Amino acid sequence: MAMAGESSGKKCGDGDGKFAGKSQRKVGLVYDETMCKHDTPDGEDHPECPDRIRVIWEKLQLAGVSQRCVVLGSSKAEDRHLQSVHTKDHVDLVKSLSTKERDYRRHRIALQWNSIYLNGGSSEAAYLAAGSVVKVAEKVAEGELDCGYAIVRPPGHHAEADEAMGFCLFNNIAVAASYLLNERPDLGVKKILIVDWDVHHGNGTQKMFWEDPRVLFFSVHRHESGSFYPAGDDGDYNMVGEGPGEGFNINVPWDQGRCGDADYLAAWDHILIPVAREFNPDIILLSAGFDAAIGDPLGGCRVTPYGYSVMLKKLMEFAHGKIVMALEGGYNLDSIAKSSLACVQVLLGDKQIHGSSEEYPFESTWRVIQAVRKRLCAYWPSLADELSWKLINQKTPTPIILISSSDSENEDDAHGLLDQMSKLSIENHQGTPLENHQVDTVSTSWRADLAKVDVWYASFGSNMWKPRFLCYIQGGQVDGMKKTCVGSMDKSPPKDIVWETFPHRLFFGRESSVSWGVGGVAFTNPLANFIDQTHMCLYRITLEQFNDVLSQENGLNVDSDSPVFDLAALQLVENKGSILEAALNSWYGNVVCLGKESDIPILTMTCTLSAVEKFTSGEIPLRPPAEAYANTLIRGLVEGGRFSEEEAKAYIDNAVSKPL
Ligand code: Q9C
Ligand code: ZN
Repeated sequence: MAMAGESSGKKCGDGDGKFAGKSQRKVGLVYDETMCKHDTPDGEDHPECPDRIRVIWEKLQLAGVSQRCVVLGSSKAEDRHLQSVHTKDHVDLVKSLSTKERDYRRHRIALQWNSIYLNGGSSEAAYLAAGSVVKVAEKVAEGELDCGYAIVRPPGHHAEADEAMGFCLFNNIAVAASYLLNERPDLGVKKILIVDWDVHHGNGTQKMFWEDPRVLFFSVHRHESGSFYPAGDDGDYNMVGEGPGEGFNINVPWDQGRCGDADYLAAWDHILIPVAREFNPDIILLSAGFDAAIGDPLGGCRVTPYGYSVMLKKLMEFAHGKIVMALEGGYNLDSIAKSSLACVQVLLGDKQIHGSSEEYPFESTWRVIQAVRKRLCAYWPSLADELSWKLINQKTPTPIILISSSDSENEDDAHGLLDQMSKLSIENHQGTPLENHQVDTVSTSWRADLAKVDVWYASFGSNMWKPRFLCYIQGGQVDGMKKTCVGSMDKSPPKDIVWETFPHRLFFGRESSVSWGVGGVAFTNPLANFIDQTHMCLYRITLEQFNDVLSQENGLNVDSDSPVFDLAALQLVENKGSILEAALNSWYGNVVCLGKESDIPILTMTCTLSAVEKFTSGEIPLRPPAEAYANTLIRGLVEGGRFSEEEAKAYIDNAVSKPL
């Protein structure tokens, strides 16, 4: 496809072999130095400066990336296209700026607007910015390009129908969206998703498509109760659109600064991506401000180039990858250049750059995401489910417990438990930063990672008897067991076995268990106290093996493609120490960290705190252990050298007879 009259970068085929059989994606770029002529009238410094687009362009050239793109010349927007979203008065006024002979006249106009400067180059730049976005959008919609990036200024998303504001004269993205929908029915674009990741709310775009269900507008921005620019309620999550457009406007209003990759990706994973899947856009227009980037002087957020690349990559799954990026804000020259480069590399389909973020979303982030989901779930059913406790507690600064299982069976509601646990695994897989940031790694790799980490599994029930515990590692069946264990995928024996005493209460409850017959099974109170003691046998095993023990105890397959208890979970229980209601409806809803031994975390599995309350109140019966079960415990304590047989019996009797 010839780009007549346009400089065309070298079209890179499949030279590097990375895209076997497929040629590289055709990425359009617009850059035009003319847009640098828009500047402050007296040469004062201003964050929205001409160098912004220059540094981006230079970065793409230096990285050898622009050479692999189709470089398009800019073009001027047509008045009638501008007038499909702006008033004629506004278009005429912006046009007239160039004919004003003196800056003071322009200055008078600029003063009527909020956060606008004007000079002799402003009008032409505004026309070129809007026209260039239209041009790239047209070529992407036609299929002449796969996607593109219009490196334009002035930015556009604050500009309203009859008003320039926030450094924006024309609403470039809105003009392009309206052009596709209203001027080019031949291109078949019926649904447009506009994603606005500029740190400021895209108030102009929101208003222009407020009642239009053909345009789904999504904006994530600092809001802070309406105190952040552009101040007011427009960016609130309650602003969902009206009339036929109701539900087609989605605001994610951050309640604080400092948001980073984890926060943005959480909004992606739990709002934007599921909605995009339902909406199924024909094309995506991206208001790509880079003022949420780390280092931005106005934004105060911390998104990295890597974060932007992951957000963009996730959007490429939709609309056959038809994405049109248009620069909006972004005021740290280095940040916007690097972020832009990372994005163009994603557009080109390059291998994902490396990066990671150990951080979790802020608590305020989860609050906002939950509020948005709740407000919009009537329109987007995929938002209806409550986020899992595991996910949103990742940042909770209080003690925590995770997942479930125990030292024994989960007879009642076994299926409920299994369902929930498999859901947790799935959510965990999609939702934790650890996984998010390994975009191209597959889930099967979890075993290798977890095999590198050792933990102490602290048993207080039948697993204190080593032969019984080894069934979970090596497979098999010993006295009193009704079925054979498959064992762990890694059948190496524990690296070490030690005994320790913990200041927790041991008790027995439940009516009966399948494995051991009539009578209770052992629990230890997740809360410590200074009177009671539980003797535990600690097995040093890998975190991979620990997962397999968990799975077997819960009747789950050990060949799951995601761990039940992953590194993030381990980090949580390690750092936060102990307890949180696991909210799992199972006998053994907690993995509790009891401390460390040789610098290795000690993990046990017991019931939730709410279950303890039910035992205490009598809602769940306390019961002496089944005989076979008690004998297994005693055997474990004796053969482990912890107690004589009499002492072991006395220890069990004491736990049985003392009231909770
Ligand atoms: N107290 C864009 O990023 N700040 N515009 C004005 C007045 C204006 C940002 C502060 C920020 C506008 C496209
Ligand atoms: Zn901005």
